[in-house]
Amino acid sequence: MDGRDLVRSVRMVGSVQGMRTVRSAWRHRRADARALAPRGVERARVPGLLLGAEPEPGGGVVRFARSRLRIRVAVGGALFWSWDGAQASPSYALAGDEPEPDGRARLEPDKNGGWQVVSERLTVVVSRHGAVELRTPGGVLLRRELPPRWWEPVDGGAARWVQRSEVPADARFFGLGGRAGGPRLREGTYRLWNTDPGGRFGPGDDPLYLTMPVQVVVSDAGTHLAFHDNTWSGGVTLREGEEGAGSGHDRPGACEVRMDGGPLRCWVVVGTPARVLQGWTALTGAPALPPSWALGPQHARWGFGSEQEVRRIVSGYLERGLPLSALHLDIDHFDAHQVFTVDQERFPGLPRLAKELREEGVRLVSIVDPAVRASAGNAVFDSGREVGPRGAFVRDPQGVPVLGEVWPGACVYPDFTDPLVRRWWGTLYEERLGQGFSGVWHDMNEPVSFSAFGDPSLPLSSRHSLEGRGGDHREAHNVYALAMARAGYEGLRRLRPEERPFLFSRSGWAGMQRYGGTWSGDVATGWPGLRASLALVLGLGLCGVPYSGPDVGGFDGSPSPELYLRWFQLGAFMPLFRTHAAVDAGRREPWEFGPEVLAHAGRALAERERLRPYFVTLAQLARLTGAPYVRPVWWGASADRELRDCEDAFLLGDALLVAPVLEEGGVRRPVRLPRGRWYDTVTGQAYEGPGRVVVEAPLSRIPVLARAGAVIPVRGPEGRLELEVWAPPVGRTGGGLVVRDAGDGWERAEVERYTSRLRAGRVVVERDGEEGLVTCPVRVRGLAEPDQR
Ligand code: NBV
Repeated sequence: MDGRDLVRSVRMVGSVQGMRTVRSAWRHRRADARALAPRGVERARVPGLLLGAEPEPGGGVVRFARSRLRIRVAVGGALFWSWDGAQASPSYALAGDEPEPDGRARLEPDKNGGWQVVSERLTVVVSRHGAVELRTPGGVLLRRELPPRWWEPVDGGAARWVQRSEVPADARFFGLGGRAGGPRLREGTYRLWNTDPGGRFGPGDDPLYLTMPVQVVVSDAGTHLAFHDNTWSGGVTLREGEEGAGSGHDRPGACEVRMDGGPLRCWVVVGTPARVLQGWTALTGAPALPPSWALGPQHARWGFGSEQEVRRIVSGYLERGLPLSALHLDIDHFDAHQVFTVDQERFPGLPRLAKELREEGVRLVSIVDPAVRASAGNAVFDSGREVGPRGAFVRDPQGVPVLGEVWPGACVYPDFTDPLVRRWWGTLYEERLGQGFSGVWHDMNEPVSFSAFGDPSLPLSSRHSLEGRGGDHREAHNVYALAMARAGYEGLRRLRPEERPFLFSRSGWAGMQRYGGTWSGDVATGWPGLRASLALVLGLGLCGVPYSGPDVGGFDGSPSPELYLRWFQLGAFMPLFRTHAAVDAGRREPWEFGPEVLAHAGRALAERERLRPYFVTLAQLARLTGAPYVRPVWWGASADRELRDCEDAFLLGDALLVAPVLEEGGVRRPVRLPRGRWYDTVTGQAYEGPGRVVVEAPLSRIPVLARAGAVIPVRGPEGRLELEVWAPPVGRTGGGLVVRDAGDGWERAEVERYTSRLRAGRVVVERDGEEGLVTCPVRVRGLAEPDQR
């Protein structure tokens, strides 16, 4: 029992679940002690000396005395390499079949007695001992993988392995899923194991709900993403390098991936950040497009408690003229916390309520937990037992369903890694649709079993289908939520084929963007939690999951009016803009913090609504290109080292730079600008980047700067689409893409391309090179400077 366990057990033992969580923890520990033999004697292995190589399409296989290395460059430029004959498929991350090999990539001997694969964007150099260097076509080193090492149990079982890599001394690390301490990942070990921290978390808590072995590495040499396609538990230890460290020599950055089992295989995508994300989502799937209502303001709370309370809250918004797109119902609307049920006493007419709210423009979203109360008479439990030859629930090695402790008491867990189970689970969403819900919110899917000590999840020895291959929880744990998201998404598509599903999930893994988004989870109320919220959204975006957002106001306790407001103002620029809080937390409605906060929050809501067409465009572009809506400020300028280290601002698409206030009492703040001219969108003041400027950040707003030349679709008076154009500097052109809202179905939206330029002191906007093709009103801003006339 470590410190974290101790805190948890004190909290749990005193809670409703009380002794049951202690019993459950012991039960899980005993199950594993019985079924999983302790690691006995192990034999260490390294690849040994190079023996030869054989070409294959896209690369080839390099043979070593004790292993072989496969290298394959795929069409589109992604590189796959693996040891010990591991293939790219099957994989939970890949969207479909593995991409075709690029026939132009050649395997050839190199001048040092090794081999190399030369491709359009990358040269892969293999040394005689099995080190692998990735170089740009110009020969600049991006990454050096040192020969791996395996530890194999002599009496069989999964081999552990470690792979050390070096990156340039100036490199910065990002990604690894949602990390509260980011976005820049500093020295330390980051565990790969989806974990409910057991209460609110802050920047120091790691791991959290959503981990992924995806590193994004940014250096002067270029940007690359390395994905170790392995679902087992493990850890990534990072150390940033140092230039001119010892006697003037650089100390490279270092990264060590250690896994407790599973294949040693890796995908690498190189290029600009935009190209990297495009390549990554080409491999793992285009992000699901949220329906456009999910880009509006949303409000949630654990414990609305009754239909009357829901109506009161919605009226609170509408009467004050505050926009509200969706309201979320948490587990308290279930009957005794059981998933896919409704407490008929407190919510006697949910379908009618949903219909009335819908008429007022407000949708209902439902929480969905995976754990099912293990008692005959619970309809989900009963129907789950009939699925396939063995029933739907995760079993122990003896074939007995594994029990855990969650809100409804003793529970069983659907095995989402079984296609039959996914299909069955998908049918259950019919009940939710019947209740009038428009979207779902997956929670507790790490998966959680309350536990006074040890891992708050299933026993590692629990058996899973893993698509029919069979395996245990060590391999299935990290993809449990990903597979649940697939079940939910596919179920909703079958049930309501004409509408795009809205789904977001607390836990997940590489590729989850195919099914939906995520959110921060229980971020602690406090200024550090606010900072962590931004870190999570930025990090997840770089891992290919563009739709996410925090619990605005923080999950627990009561934020000060100032903290609430600053969180609200940040949230208004996040893809998922949702206030949420725990059952025992203070209120989170904007009118609960006094008239001043209400006025300022109202302004943030109005601005979000005004920018809705821009959010629609960003969602479409995320689907088409993988580019997250919320991007680090170095997105278009990754060679700017100052930007790489900037963690307190972000780009919203190409056009806007948002500089939230993350400190108590802040009313102005420094902002590091990328190259080019930027306008303060409120004062109109122009600034020239690159460089650092100090901008005003009164309580009424957070600074937002627009890139000169940007063409931004906004909602004009009467809801008409307008183009807001920020004057380009003399001699420069600007522009922007616009994708119009084509409803919540599957219509393919058209991408409109606009350019802007100054001609004789006038800003000219063209679509596809013609002014006449611009059919919506254009509002020019930022033309005040005399030097532009
Ligand atoms: O369902 C209750 C909460 C939910 O409000 C929150 O958003 C989730 O992250 N849920 C966790 C379970 C309880 C956490 C203590």
